[in-house]
Amino acid sequence: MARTGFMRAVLFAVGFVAGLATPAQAEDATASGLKITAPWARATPKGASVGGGYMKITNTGSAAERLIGGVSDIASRFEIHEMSMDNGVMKMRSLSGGIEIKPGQTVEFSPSGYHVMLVGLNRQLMQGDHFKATLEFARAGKVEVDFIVESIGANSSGAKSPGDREMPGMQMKH
Ligand SMILES: [Cu+2]
Repeated sequence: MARTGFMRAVLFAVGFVAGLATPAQAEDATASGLKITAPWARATPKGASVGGGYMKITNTGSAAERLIGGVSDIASRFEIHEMSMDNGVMKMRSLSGGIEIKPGQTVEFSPSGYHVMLVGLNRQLMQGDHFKATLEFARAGKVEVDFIVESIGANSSGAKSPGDREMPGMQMKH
């Protein structure tokens, strides 16, 4: 019993120190009728021209909202994409009309679903970095967010061990 408690204390201390050593933490952002939770991006391989950004967007207001686009200094284009299965192959398409978020709804962006596609990266995204972006909503207008860069195989912000591999059939079409 005492030993378990001791190990817990050690693990807690290790986790605490690891947390302090992390240069940047995912930060939430709020705006009129919106909450944006833990924006993060995947690290990119050297020379990659595109990167993916993820977050959760909750509509805390009483009217439907729509994410219609955004901008970031790190890429020439900031697009909203969706991954979907097409004949057993993961494909992505650009959602030119953006994404609607109904009142009370949370839309989750993830490596296997909706995502922000940073097209024309002007630098490599390195784990631990972060970068600013401006999201644009139909009602709330511009909302500043800060994306933290997680590992290249991360599935969520703060993931300690990369749990997945790239889908072998994934096709990146831009
Ligand atoms: Cu994409």
